[in-house]
Amino acid sequence: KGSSKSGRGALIVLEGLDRSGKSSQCARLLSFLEGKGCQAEGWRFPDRGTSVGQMISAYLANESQLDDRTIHLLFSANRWEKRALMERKLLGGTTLIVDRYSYSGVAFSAAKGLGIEWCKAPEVGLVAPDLVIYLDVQPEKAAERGGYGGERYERIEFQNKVGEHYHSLRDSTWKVIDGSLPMEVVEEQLRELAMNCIQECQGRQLTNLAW
Ligand code: Z5A
Ligand code: MG
Repeated sequence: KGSSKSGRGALIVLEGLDRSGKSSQCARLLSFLEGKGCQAEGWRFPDRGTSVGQMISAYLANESQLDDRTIHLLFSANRWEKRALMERKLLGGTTLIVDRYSYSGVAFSAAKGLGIEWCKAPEVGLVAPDLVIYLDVQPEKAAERGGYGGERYERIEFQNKVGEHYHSLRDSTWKVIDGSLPMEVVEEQLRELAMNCIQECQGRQLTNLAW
């Protein structure tokens, strides 16, 4: 693969409700990009591999109880502990396909009733994505898919609230794909958005989340 001839990599984030297809699509997009000879890596948050990530993982599996603000800050800390590496990779020409990011952090905690501004504050200064792709699926539809209901938060009323908060976070970097379409159709739309983004971001500086 070698190093990229010019410019930095793109920070591409996939967001969406539980079971909207983020992880499946991240994997498909990554193999497509690799097949094109593009320098790319797949990342995900929470990153359960760090010590902070293990605390989050235990919480999500209902093996530990944490105050809402405490878990919010742990999710954020889990992104902060990866920030320097993220920046280095991007500047080194690697495109990162990231499964959930700060938007999940804000939408889920706000859905529990925490103030939106309070939720955004610890995210300020993380690397801003070049593109956020929101896989739009109704919670009822998502619930019909495999594996639903195992972890915390996987209840339809809660997912509806999360969806409303996601909606309020949309800005110019967001593109929405109808995630209820067949996987291959979603995949095709995603490829096009990602390829455009990778080209267009070459000339642009990395910026920080500024909310
Ligand atoms: N959380 C938070 O509170 N704060 C934060 O800052 C962050 C996260 C980062 C765990 O996340 C929880 O953490 C999450 C938010 C919260 N809430 N919960 N619970 P996670 O990313 O580890 O969650 P996950 O359980 O690994 O993934 P997911 O988001 O629930 O699913 P997904 O990745 O979007 O979907 P998938 O695994 O790709 O697909 C699900 C199933 O649907 C699977 O059987 C697929 O084959 C099927 N599928 C996918 N696409 C389609 C289409 N198009 N048609 C039909 N079937 C499909
Ligand atoms: Mg997933």
